[in-house]
Amino acid sequence: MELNYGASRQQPRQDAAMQRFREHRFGQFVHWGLYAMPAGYWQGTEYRFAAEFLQKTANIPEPEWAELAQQFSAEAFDADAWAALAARSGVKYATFTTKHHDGFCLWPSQYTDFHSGNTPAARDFIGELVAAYQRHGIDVYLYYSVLDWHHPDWRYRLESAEDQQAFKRYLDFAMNQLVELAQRYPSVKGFWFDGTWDESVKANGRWTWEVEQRLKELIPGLIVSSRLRADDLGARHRDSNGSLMGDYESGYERRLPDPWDRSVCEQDWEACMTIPQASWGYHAGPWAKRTRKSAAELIDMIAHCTSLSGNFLLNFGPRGDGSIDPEDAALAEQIGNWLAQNGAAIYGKGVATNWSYPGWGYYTQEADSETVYAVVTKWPTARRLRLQLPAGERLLAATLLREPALQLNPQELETSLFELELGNSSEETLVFELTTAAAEEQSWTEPNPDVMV
Ligand code: K80
Repeated sequence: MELNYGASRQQPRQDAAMQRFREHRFGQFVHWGLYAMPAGYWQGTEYRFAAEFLQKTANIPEPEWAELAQQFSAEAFDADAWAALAARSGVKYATFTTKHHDGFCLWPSQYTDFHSGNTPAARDFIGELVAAYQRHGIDVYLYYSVLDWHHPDWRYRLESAEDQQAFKRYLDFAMNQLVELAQRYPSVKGFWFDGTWDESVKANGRWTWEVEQRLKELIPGLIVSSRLRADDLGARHRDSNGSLMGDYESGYERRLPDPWDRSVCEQDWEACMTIPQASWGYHAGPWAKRTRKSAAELIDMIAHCTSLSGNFLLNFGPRGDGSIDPEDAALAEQIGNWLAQNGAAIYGKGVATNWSYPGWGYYTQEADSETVYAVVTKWPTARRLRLQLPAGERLLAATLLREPALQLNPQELETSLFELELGNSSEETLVFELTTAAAEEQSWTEPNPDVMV
């Protein structure tokens, strides 16, 4: 089908900027805005829903919500402290909310008064964050919500000529803001879009195409998520011919592909995840605390994404005063400590082609390398690790990544089937580095019977 605003290519980008993004594998998402102050509470009531949706869940009139800007002093905000923690957590890139659904802007935009310059803080938070994260060697991406509960011209549907005109004004406003962001922060590496699912946006595939083109003219090499895009007919992420729009698939939100689903490896993708069950903005309530994921669960997810050649974007919701919740900070340090020892299995790695999903964790590999990493996240209770190599390959060596001198004795059961005794070693997520080579003789292997596909 002939499309004017469909996918711009059929194959993944292979330029240096895209390869850099692909090698990061682990990034930090940051949701911060006015919603961090009420933190899930309104007039003493706890709302057990995403804190950044409080304006809707607590039925707060928009003008009342907008008054929160007058309390936004963020006296504990320290961009360098955020960036230093992020660096210690092992992330290689960070994506900041510049404007979420409530329309409040964390930079002094010339196109609205509803921004951080007009608060007691009177600061350009985005500018401070871009500078601080880059000082710490972390690439910066900007999140922008097209959906806007504050702007009078936002429409969910276009049911009249008046709606059409209003929404046209809104799209001009959003385009202006996006150009403004690209011009103010030209060192950013990409844009992450949200709030693009309504009928009004789907009817404007051309605008989404123009945004992608315009931003890429302003910033060469820029990376844009698929969530921005709709085509001529309103198809989202993938055009009406099934081709991916934007540069990578960004639809995995709080869920990951099945670990044996190799189809996702055909294109670049990123999954984003919350620490508590379902809040992106800071939620101070017991509900959010009870549902927190552990470092081990999150490390499992990092390895899971890497094993399918995807990136993992872990969200942090800093508190209303600009400080980071000590529990979140501790979690970031734990993940970072693990990555400091085991990052070789993650950064720059992807699917271990020809190795089937092992059930006890994940295999990762750098393309065409003879080294494969076995990330053991689910300990077999029998404490024996089966290593099923691709048919015709042999295991030359196996070492514990964080302690290569430790003597391991893999047993060869058959040409391409090995077994490692785990003994009583620790409960941590261990990584084994496996060196393989083609066996002299050809052998046949059965598919892993644990996984029926
Ligand atoms: C919006 C709407 C729904 C139903 C679920 C999540 C969201 C937003 N997307 C995430 C990336 C957050 O920004 C969340 O507020």
